[in-house]
Amino acid sequence: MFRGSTISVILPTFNEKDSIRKVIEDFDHLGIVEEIIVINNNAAEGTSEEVAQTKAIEIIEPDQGYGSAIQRGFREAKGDLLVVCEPDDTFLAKDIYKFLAYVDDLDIIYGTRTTKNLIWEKANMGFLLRWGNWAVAKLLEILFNTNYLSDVGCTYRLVKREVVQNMLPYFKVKSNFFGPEMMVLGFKMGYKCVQIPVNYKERVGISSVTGDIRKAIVLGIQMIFLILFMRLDFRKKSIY
Ligand SMILES: Nc1nc2c(ncn2[C@@H]2O[C@H](COP(=O)(O)OP(=O)(O)O)[C@@H](O)[C@H]2O)c(=O)[nH]1
Ligand SMILES: [Mg+2]
Repeated sequence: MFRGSTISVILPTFNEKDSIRKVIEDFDHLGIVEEIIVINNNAAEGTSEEVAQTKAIEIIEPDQGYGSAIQRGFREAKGDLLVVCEPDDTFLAKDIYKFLAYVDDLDIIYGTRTTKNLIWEKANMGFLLRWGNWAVAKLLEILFNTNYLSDVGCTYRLVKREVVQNMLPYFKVKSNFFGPEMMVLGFKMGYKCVQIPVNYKERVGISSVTGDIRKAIVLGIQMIFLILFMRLDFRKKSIY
């Protein structure tokens, strides 16, 4: 609970068996989160057993993809404030307070992982990923004339439930570039959004998205096309 608002944390999982229990406990130990929802999206064997040892609720989402998992989490969550994170231990649960600092003023608060002094040793945020994310974020910032942006791939974010209810019918992306789709939709629908620096740590286990630099480059190019495509559709809420 934060100033009378209940908090749900949504954790999609695919390949985080060895870290998910710790991440759930980190959020639980903060003592301010009412509900932790794990969306098991055909996750690694043994994941459910790890989750069962915690207070989290596990929901099975068979439709494959990061976007599908998050949208399911948004539909299931009951809190007033919905926090999305990752169970791979790359983020700090206590950074939730940075997001909460802005909920009085804004509708959606996004994290950014490209703040140099918050990138931990061995985090997967080398030169290319850091400046690649920054460059695509600048494209987004210029094309949509937004507040300052410096990352398009950060999955740690907070959104108010009534805001996400309005956005849900318009989400189309089921895969890994759901993150920027949500950002663009938020800008197009006129919600007040800001991006704030968060810690970014070394991952436990193998990354299935940006661990491979070729995959990361392809994802970056897909994101650029998605952003341009969404910009070219001038209908306000956009069934783009
Ligand atoms: N639902 C779902 N989530 C996925 C899939 N692949 C990756 N993820 C999730 O997407 C997030 C990012 O994946 P990760 O492997 O950590 O990539 P990285 O953060 O770029 O290193 C994690 O929370 C994963 O659980 C997938 O196929 N389906
Ligand atoms: Mg990750």
